[in-house]
Amino acid sequence: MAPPNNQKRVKGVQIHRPFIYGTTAKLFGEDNPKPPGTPADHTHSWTVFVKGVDDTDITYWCKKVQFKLHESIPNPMRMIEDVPPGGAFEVHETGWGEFEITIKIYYVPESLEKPQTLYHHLRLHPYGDTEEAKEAMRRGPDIKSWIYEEQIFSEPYNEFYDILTSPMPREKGGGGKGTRVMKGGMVGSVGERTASIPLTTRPDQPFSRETEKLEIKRLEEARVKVNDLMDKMSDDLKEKEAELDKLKREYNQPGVRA
Ligand code: SLL
Repeated sequence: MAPPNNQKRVKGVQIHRPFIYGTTAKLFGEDNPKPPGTPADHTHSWTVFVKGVDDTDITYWCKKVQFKLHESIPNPMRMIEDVPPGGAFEVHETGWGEFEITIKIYYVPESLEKPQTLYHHLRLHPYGDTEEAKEAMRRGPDIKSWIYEEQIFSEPYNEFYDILTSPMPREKGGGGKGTRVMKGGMVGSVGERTASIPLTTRPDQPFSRETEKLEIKRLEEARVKVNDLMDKMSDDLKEKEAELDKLKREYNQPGVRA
Protein backbone atom coordinates (compact mmCIF):
# COMPACT_ATOMS: atom_id res chain seq x y z
CA MET A 1 0.00 0.00 0.00
CA ALA A 2 1.43 3.39 -0.93
CA PRO A 3 1.67 5.62 2.13
CA PRO A 4 -0.54 8.70 2.24
CA ASN A 5 1.36 11.94 1.52
CA ASN A 6 1.34 13.16 5.12
CA GLN A 7 3.18 10.07 6.38
CA LYS A 8 6.91 10.29 6.96
CA ARG A 9 9.29 7.69 8.28
CA VAL A 10 10.93 8.49 11.62
CA LYS A 11 14.55 8.52 10.51
CA GLY A 12 17.26 6.67 12.37
CA VAL A 13 14.80 4.95 14.69
CA GLN A 14 14.41 1.24 15.22
CA ILE A 15 11.71 -0.06 17.56
CA HIS A 16 11.76 -3.64 18.72
CA ARG A 17 8.96 -5.56 20.39
CA PRO A 18 9.54 -9.01 21.92
CA PHE A 19 7.00 -11.77 21.34
CA ILE A 20 6.75 -15.56 21.54
CA TYR A 21 5.46 -18.04 19.00
CA GLY A 22 5.30 -21.79 19.05
CA THR A 23 3.36 -24.88 19.90
CA THR A 24 2.27 -26.73 23.04
CA ALA A 25 1.13 -30.34 22.66
CA LYS A 26 -0.26 -32.90 25.06
CA LEU A 27 -0.82 -36.64 24.72
CA PHE A 28 -4.39 -37.83 25.25
CA GLY A 29 -4.75 -39.74 28.49
CA GLU A 30 -6.32 -39.63 31.90
CA ASP A 31 -5.40 -36.00 32.52
CA ASN A 32 -6.19 -34.98 28.94
CA PRO A 33 -9.28 -36.90 27.81
CA LYS A 34 -10.20 -37.00 24.13
CA PRO A 35 -13.10 -34.66 23.38
CA PRO A 36 -16.15 -36.52 22.04
CA GLY A 37 -16.07 -36.89 18.26
CA THR A 38 -12.24 -36.80 18.00
CA PRO A 39 -11.07 -39.22 15.27
CA ALA A 40 -9.75 -42.51 16.68
CA ASP A 41 -6.26 -42.06 15.21
CA HIS A 42 -5.67 -38.68 16.92
CA THR A 43 -3.13 -39.03 19.72
CA HIS A 44 -2.54 -35.43 20.86
CA SER A 45 -4.22 -32.10 21.42
CA TRP A 46 -2.10 -29.10 20.51
CA THR A 47 -2.06 -25.32 20.27
CA VAL A 48 -0.10 -23.02 18.00
CA PHE A 49 0.15 -19.41 19.13
CA VAL A 50 1.66 -15.94 18.82
CA LYS A 51 1.60 -13.80 21.97
CA GLY A 52 3.48 -11.23 24.03
CA VAL A 53 6.28 -12.18 26.41
CA ASP A 54 4.77 -12.46 29.90
CA ASP A 55 1.36 -12.05 28.22
CA THR A 56 1.97 -8.40 27.47
CA ASP A 57 -0.20 -6.78 24.85
CA ILE A 58 0.92 -7.04 21.21
CA THR A 59 -2.41 -6.13 19.60
CA TYR A 60 -1.33 -2.49 19.15
CA TRP A 61 1.11 -3.67 16.46
CA CYS A 62 -0.12 -7.15 15.51
CA LYS A 63 -3.59 -6.97 13.97
CA LYS A 64 -4.18 -10.59 12.97
CA VAL A 65 -2.35 -13.85 12.43
CA GLN A 66 -2.99 -16.48 9.81
CA PHE A 67 -1.96 -20.05 10.62
CA LYS A 68 -1.62 -22.45 7.67
CA LEU A 69 -1.96 -26.00 8.98
CA HIS A 70 -1.33 -29.35 7.29
CA GLU A 71 -3.72 -30.08 4.43
CA SER A 72 -4.96 -33.25 6.16
CA ILE A 73 -6.68 -30.98 8.68
CA PRO A 74 -10.12 -29.67 7.74
CA ASN A 75 -10.13 -25.98 6.86
CA PRO A 76 -6.32 -25.58 7.17
CA MET A 77 -6.15 -21.78 6.75
CA ARG A 78 -7.07 -20.18 10.06
CA MET A 79 -7.21 -16.40 10.44
CA ILE A 80 -7.23 -15.22 14.03
CA GLU A 81 -8.18 -11.63 14.78
CA ASP A 82 -10.04 -9.50 17.34
CA VAL A 83 -7.87 -10.81 20.14
CA PRO A 84 -8.25 -8.76 23.37
CA PRO A 85 -5.13 -6.86 24.57
CA GLY A 86 -2.80 -9.28 26.33
CA GLY A 87 -4.45 -12.29 24.71
CA ALA A 88 -2.89 -14.84 22.38
CA PHE A 89 -3.48 -15.35 18.67
CA GLU A 90 -3.97 -19.12 18.77
CA VAL A 91 -5.47 -22.22 17.20
CA HIS A 92 -6.34 -25.40 19.13
CA GLU A 93 -6.40 -28.70 17.27
CA THR A 94 -6.05 -32.44 17.67
CA GLY A 95 -4.06 -34.81 15.46
CA TRP A 96 -1.46 -37.53 15.16
CA GLY A 97 1.46 -36.09 13.21
CA GLU A 98 4.03 -33.34 13.22
CA PHE A 99 4.34 -30.86 10.37
CA GLU A 100 5.47 -27.33 9.59
CA ILE A 101 3.02 -24.53 10.31
CA THR A 102 3.17 -21.30 8.32
CA ILE A 103 2.47 -18.29 10.53
CA LYS A 104 1.68 -15.03 8.76
CA ILE A 105 1.70 -11.91 10.90
CA TYR A 106 -0.39 -8.94 9.75
CA TYR A 107 0.40 -5.55 11.25
CA VAL A 108 -2.07 -2.82 12.21
CA PRO A 109 -3.09 -0.74 9.17
CA GLU A 110 -1.36 2.42 10.53
CA SER A 111 2.00 0.62 10.21
CA LEU A 112 1.73 0.50 6.40
CA GLU A 113 3.85 -2.65 6.67
CA LYS A 114 3.38 -5.79 4.59
CA PRO A 115 2.66 -9.05 6.42
CA GLN A 116 5.58 -11.26 7.42
CA THR A 117 5.83 -15.04 7.44
CA LEU A 118 7.38 -17.37 10.01
CA TYR A 119 7.64 -21.15 9.91
CA HIS A 120 7.31 -23.38 12.92
CA HIS A 121 7.52 -27.14 13.34
CA LEU A 122 4.66 -28.56 15.42
CA ARG A 123 6.36 -30.81 17.95
CA LEU A 124 4.37 -33.64 19.55
CA HIS A 125 7.26 -35.64 21.06
CA PRO A 126 10.24 -34.57 23.18
CA TYR A 127 12.89 -36.13 21.00
CA GLY A 128 16.56 -36.50 21.34
CA ASP A 129 18.80 -37.72 24.06
CA THR A 130 19.83 -34.23 25.07
CA GLU A 131 19.58 -32.77 28.55
CA GLU A 132 16.96 -30.41 27.15
CA ALA A 133 14.70 -33.29 26.03
CA LYS A 134 15.17 -35.09 29.35
CA GLU A 135 14.38 -31.87 31.20
CA ALA A 136 11.21 -31.47 29.07
CA MET A 137 10.15 -34.98 30.13
CA ARG A 138 10.79 -34.14 33.79
CA ARG A 139 8.88 -30.87 33.58
CA GLY A 140 5.65 -32.61 32.71
CA PRO A 141 3.37 -33.76 30.00
CA ASP A 142 3.26 -30.57 27.93
CA ILE A 143 5.52 -30.70 24.89
CA LYS A 144 6.55 -27.12 24.33
CA SER A 145 8.35 -25.75 21.35
CA TRP A 146 8.43 -22.03 22.02
CA ILE A 147 10.54 -19.42 20.30
CA TYR A 148 11.45 -15.97 21.61
CA GLU A 149 11.54 -13.42 18.80
CA GLU A 150 11.83 -9.68 18.43
CA GLN A 151 9.76 -7.80 15.90
CA ILE A 152 11.84 -4.95 14.50
CA PHE A 153 10.20 -1.88 13.03
CA SER A 154 12.86 0.05 11.19
CA GLU A 155 12.11 3.73 10.67
CA PRO A 156 8.35 3.35 11.28
CA TYR A 157 5.93 5.90 9.83
CA ASN A 158 5.19 8.73 12.26
CA GLU A 159 1.61 7.76 13.09
CA PHE A 160 2.68 4.18 13.78
CA TYR A 161 5.66 5.42 15.80
CA ASP A 162 3.22 7.28 18.07
CA ILE A 163 1.12 4.12 18.47
CA LEU A 164 4.21 2.04 19.28
CA THR A 165 5.51 4.40 21.90
CA SER A 166 2.39 5.88 23.48
CA PRO A 167 1.82 4.87 27.10
CA MET A 168 -1.40 3.00 27.88
CA PRO A 169 -4.11 5.39 29.16
CA ARG A 170 -4.45 5.27 32.94
CA GLU A 171 -7.81 4.39 34.44
CA LYS A 172 -9.75 7.52 35.49
CA GLY A 173 -10.20 7.83 39.26
CA GLY A 174 -7.07 5.77 39.80
CA GLY A 175 -6.67 2.06 39.74
CA GLY A 176 -3.80 0.52 41.62
CA LYS A 177 -0.26 1.14 40.49
CA GLY A 178 0.29 -0.52 37.15
CA THR A 179 -3.41 -0.84 36.43
CA ARG A 180 -4.37 0.15 32.93
CA VAL A 181 -7.56 0.61 30.97
CA MET A 182 -7.21 -1.09 27.65
CA LYS A 183 -9.17 -0.91 24.44
CA GLY A 184 -12.66 -2.23 25.13
CA GLY A 185 -12.57 -1.09 28.75
CA MET A 186 -10.70 -4.13 30.03
CA VAL A 187 -8.66 -3.42 33.15
CA GLY A 188 -5.49 -5.25 33.93
CA SER A 189 -1.76 -4.94 34.03
CA VAL A 190 -0.70 -6.16 30.62
CA GLY A 191 2.09 -3.63 30.81
CA GLU A 192 3.39 -0.64 28.97
CA ARG A 193 4.13 -0.49 25.28
CA THR A 194 7.79 -1.23 25.81
CA ALA A 195 10.28 -3.88 24.84
CA SER A 196 10.90 -4.92 28.43
CA ILE A 197 10.90 -8.58 29.39
CA PRO A 198 10.44 -10.00 32.92
CA LEU A 199 13.39 -10.26 35.30
CA THR A 200 12.74 -13.81 36.42
CA THR A 201 11.42 -16.98 34.85
CA ARG A 202 8.10 -18.48 35.96
CA PRO A 203 6.57 -21.85 34.96
CA ASP A 204 4.64 -20.57 31.95
CA GLN A 205 6.93 -17.62 31.22
CA PRO A 206 10.27 -19.10 30.23
CA PHE A 207 11.73 -15.98 28.61
CA SER A 208 13.28 -13.46 30.99
CA ARG A 209 16.50 -11.64 31.85
CA GLU A 210 17.30 -14.71 33.97
CA THR A 211 16.97 -17.00 30.90
CA GLU A 212 19.15 -14.57 28.97
CA LYS A 213 21.87 -14.68 31.67
CA LEU A 214 21.78 -18.49 31.75
CA GLU A 215 22.08 -18.59 27.96
CA ILE A 216 25.09 -16.24 28.07
CA LYS A 217 26.65 -18.47 30.75
CA ARG A 218 25.99 -21.57 28.63
CA LEU A 219 27.57 -19.90 25.57
CA GLU A 220 30.60 -18.80 27.60
CA GLU A 221 31.08 -22.33 28.97
CA ALA A 222 30.79 -23.73 25.45
CA ARG A 223 33.37 -21.20 24.19
CA VAL A 224 35.85 -22.23 26.92
CA LYS A 225 35.25 -25.92 26.10
CA VAL A 226 35.79 -25.35 22.37
CA ASN A 227 39.01 -23.42 23.08
CA ASP A 228 40.29 -26.23 25.33
CA LEU A 229 39.50 -28.80 22.63
CA MET A 230 41.28 -26.69 20.01
CA ASP A 231 44.37 -26.37 22.26
CA LYS A 232 44.38 -30.11 22.81
CA MET A 233 44.02 -30.83 19.09
CA SER A 234 46.80 -28.40 18.30
CA ASP A 235 49.09 -30.16 20.87
CA ASP A 236 48.19 -33.56 19.37
CA LEU A 237 48.96 -32.24 15.91
CA LYS A 238 52.35 -30.89 17.01
CA GLU A 239 53.17 -34.25 18.62
CA LYS A 240 52.19 -36.14 15.46
CA GLU A 241 54.22 -33.78 13.25
CA ALA A 242 57.28 -34.29 15.47
CA GLU A 243 56.80 -38.03 15.22
CA LEU A 244 56.47 -37.81 11.45
CA ASP A 245 59.69 -35.77 11.24
CA LYS A 246 61.45 -38.34 13.38
CA LEU A 247 60.25 -41.22 11.19
CA LYS A 248 61.27 -39.36 8.03
CA ARG A 249 64.74 -38.74 9.43
CA GLU A 250 65.12 -42.40 10.39
CA TYR A 251 63.89 -43.50 6.98
CA ASN A 252 66.36 -41.26 5.18
CA GLN A 253 69.37 -42.55 7.14
CA PRO A 254 71.84 -44.52 5.03
CA GLY A 255 71.27 -48.23 5.12
CA VAL A 256 67.59 -48.04 6.02
CA ARG A 257 66.27 -48.27 2.47
CA ALA A 258 66.10 -51.81 1.09
C1 SLL B 1 3.72 -36.97 9.03
N1 SLL B 1 4.26 -35.45 7.26
O1 SLL B 1 3.63 -37.93 8.28
C2 SLL B 1 3.55 -35.58 8.44
C3 SLL B 1 2.12 -35.28 8.23
C4 SLL B 1 -0.01 -34.69 9.27
C5 SLL B 1 -0.71 -34.47 10.53
C6 SLL B 1 1.44 -34.96 9.49
C7 SLL B 1 -4.36 -35.04 10.86
C8 SLL B 1 -5.33 -34.33 11.67
C9 SLL B 1 -6.70 -34.51 11.18
C10 SLL B 1 -2.92 -34.82 11.34
O2 SLL B 1 -2.55 -34.92 12.48
N2 SLL B 1 -2.10 -34.57 10.34
O3 SLL B 1 -7.02 -35.58 10.61
O4 SLL B 1 -7.51 -33.63 11.44
O5 SLL B 1 4.00 -37.09 10.23
